[in-house]
Amino acid sequence: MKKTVLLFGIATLFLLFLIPQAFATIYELTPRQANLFDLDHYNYYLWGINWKPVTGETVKNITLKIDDINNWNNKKNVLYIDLLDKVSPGLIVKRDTPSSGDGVARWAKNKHISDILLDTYTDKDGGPRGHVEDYSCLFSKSEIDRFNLFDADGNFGFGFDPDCHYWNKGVSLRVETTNAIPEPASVILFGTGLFGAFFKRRKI
Ligand SMILES: [Ca+2]
Ligand SMILES: [Ca+2]
Ligand SMILES: [Ca+2]
Ligand SMILES: [Ca+2]
Repeated sequence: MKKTVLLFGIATLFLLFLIPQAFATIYELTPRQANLFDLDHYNYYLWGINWKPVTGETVKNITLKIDDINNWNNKKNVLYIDLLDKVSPGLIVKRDTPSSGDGVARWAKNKHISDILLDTYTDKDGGPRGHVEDYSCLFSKSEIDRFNLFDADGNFGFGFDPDCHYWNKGVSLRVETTNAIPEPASVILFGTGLFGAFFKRRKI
């Protein structure tokens, strides 16, 4: 009986190696000035990124995060966040008039660059006594499709137009991919029972 169980166990292990597994990799990208200069209302900010998944990887989840965000005062405010098809890699800061709508969308339109408004954020309790929040935007299926289109050439970007002034501790982009074909290193880790997701961090 024990022998049968043992054989079954060995056979299962072999099958696990034979059936293609989904191997996850998590990429975390951050801008060089992580807090985007505390998102001043007189500006908008473009974060251009040269990055694409390794061949064979499929993008499963994308999350854009802003750590510890809080508006500088308790007045009306809105932060526009756009996904852009094409932005020179790095950070670009441009002037705009506060309360004049989404400056990033206007910039993209003038440059004939495709963009989508991903989200807007409004802080309901700004000022020194306001709560500090962790903002997070999980891409929908259609937003991931759009991301894949924009990133087909390996370049995309985000635009942030703060129409007010947001203190924060840093923006980051988390992209989770799966790959049906394991890297040799994954197989070794899997064999030793240490298998898990891979983390790769990069400042852009
Ligand atoms: Ca602005
Ligand atoms: Ca592009
Ligand atoms: Ca504006
Ligand atoms: Ca707040």
